Amino acid sequence: MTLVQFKAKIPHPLRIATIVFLLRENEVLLAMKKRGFGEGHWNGAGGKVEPGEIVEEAAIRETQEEIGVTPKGLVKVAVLNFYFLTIPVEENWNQQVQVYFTTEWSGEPTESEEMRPQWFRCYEIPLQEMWSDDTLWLPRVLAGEKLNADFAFDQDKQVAEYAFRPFSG
Ligand code: 6OG
Repeated sequence: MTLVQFKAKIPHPLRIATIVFLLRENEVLLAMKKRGFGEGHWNGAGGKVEPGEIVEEAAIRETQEEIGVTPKGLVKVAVLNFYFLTIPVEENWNQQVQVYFTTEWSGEPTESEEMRPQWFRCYEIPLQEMWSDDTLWLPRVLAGEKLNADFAFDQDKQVAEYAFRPFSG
């Protein structure tokens, strides 16, 4: 099935999740996901938006819970739709992820039961140990672009199809 066919078949809007990347001079804070969805991958902190929350509140809460830091001045840099073509829709893997950068926060990045944070140079991010879509968008947003995109994944969780659109926030 193609991405266009799959999108037409999805019965409800995508659930929304967040990713937050802390930035300091030439470095980005990634965190190793220790359990659950995305286990074994480096990513930003983040997770699902809960009922009653606005997206930025969820981004702040998840960052506090996962790496012990309160981000300030979040800037949205990407809106990414992820579609898993071979996973039943009820499993809820399909999601829209809103990606934020921040250069301001309080607290020190600290390991939790969910994530182990570590600073990386922006040009040395461990793409081999990240979701396969990250290769296509993360270097671009780290270089200053803002993006909207769709990604479709095959049964091996590799990107099967993708499309970029101009950033609309
Ligand atoms: P919880 O289900 O643990 O939140 N996420 C993805 N991140 C990347 N880079 N690529 C993907 O491609 C992703 N799918 C989901 C969003 C899941 C966390 O994982 C991110 C959330 O931060 C498929 O609450």
